[in-house]
Amino acid sequence: MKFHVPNMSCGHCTAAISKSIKTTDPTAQVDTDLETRTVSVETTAQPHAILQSIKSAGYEASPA
Ligand SMILES: [Cu+2]
Repeated sequence: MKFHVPNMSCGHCTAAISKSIKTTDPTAQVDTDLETRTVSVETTAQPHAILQSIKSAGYEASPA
């Protein structure tokens, strides 16, 4: 699943987002692309739960 995270602008952001997603699903594979501001996640968790994880890290996110 993919999410658009418009305010993700540097390595600090990607680290915070990855960490938060992995709190929800420790086995998640997270791939961030700063150029397109997209987060790709391989997970068994529900999209809603991942979206919530990104938001709780402090970032707006929407399904991409
Ligand atoms: Cu940043």
